[in-house]
Amino acid sequence: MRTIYSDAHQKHAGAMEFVNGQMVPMFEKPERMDMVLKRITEVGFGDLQGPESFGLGPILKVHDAGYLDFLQNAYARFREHGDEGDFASGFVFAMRGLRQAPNPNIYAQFGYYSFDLSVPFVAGTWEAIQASCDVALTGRKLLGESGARAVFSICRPPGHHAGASLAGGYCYVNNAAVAAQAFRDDGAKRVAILDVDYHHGNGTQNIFYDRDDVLFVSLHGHPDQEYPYFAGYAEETGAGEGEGYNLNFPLRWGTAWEGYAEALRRGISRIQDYKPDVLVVSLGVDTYKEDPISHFKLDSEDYLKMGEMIAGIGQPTHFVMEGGYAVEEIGINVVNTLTGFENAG
Ligand code: Q9C
Ligand code: ZN
Repeated sequence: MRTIYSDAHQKHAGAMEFVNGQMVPMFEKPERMDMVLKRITEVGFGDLQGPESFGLGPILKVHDAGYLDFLQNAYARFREHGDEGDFASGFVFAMRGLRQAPNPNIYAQFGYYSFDLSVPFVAGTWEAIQASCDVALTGRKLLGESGARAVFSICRPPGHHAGASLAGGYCYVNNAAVAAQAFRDDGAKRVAILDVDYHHGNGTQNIFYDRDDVLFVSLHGHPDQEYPYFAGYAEETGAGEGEGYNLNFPLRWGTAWEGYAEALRRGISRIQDYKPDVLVVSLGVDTYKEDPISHFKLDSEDYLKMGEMIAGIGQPTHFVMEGGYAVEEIGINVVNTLTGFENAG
């Protein structure tokens, strides 16, 4: 399978995250993609290539200009502020009763443009964000041009929690949403996005919530139990013209393959009824039983079956990397999904 990868993600590294009063090394770290790449090379799976540069144009189709300006300049503004340390993070949020607009202070901007504490900036973060999106856009372009059944974009940082003007959950630019929009702009009439990351893709849902030209289907930890807590309920079905084009499958902690596969069958059936011209898969493997921040029970072999079921949709498929934090097995689980897809039909 044609696979797009850039080393630039390595520059987004060295940051910590806040867990119950302590700073711990970020779960979302460069070694994750090293392991994906290692597995791809070991089994001779991917036909690797680097990304092309697409500039800001395709990103601005999905994200606000003010937000992009923040992403590009957050680290420089942090340095200008003069604080100690090598990574910048927000700590106050523009919630109810507070002013809903940022002043030029970097911490006001963090509070307006992010919804949690897991989107730090180091010196190379913007470069990694842009390369990650270029990896998605290059995969998008290749799938369109090559007539291949599938392409894999090794995106890092991930994207599905990022909204039009909101970062969170390790996500800054929504790579899958930017790719889906690019498919539309290149002539696809209907695009389906299937999000199998353990966490609800709240950013992707928000971006396309009132549209019927992009169907969003997500399987994830139930928001009563799981991050991001404020999105992912089955009642969220879309709005306006988008009513009926958003489908959530919230699943309880402890869900194993059988329960997962049942929801996946129903999600796939909705996608088939929709008759998309192309499918974008937000591929997170944090549904794995040993994932350190998640509570599903999928085993490595289950990803083979998942890939096979996705292939059954029968549309050109763009796999976009999202989460997965069990570093030892992330490569196996990702490549199993892609192998299951390739071996089907
Ligand atoms: N103590 C993705 O998988 N917070 N994002 C976890 C753990 C953030 C996950 C807290 C989880 C975000 C792309
Ligand atoms: Zn996730």
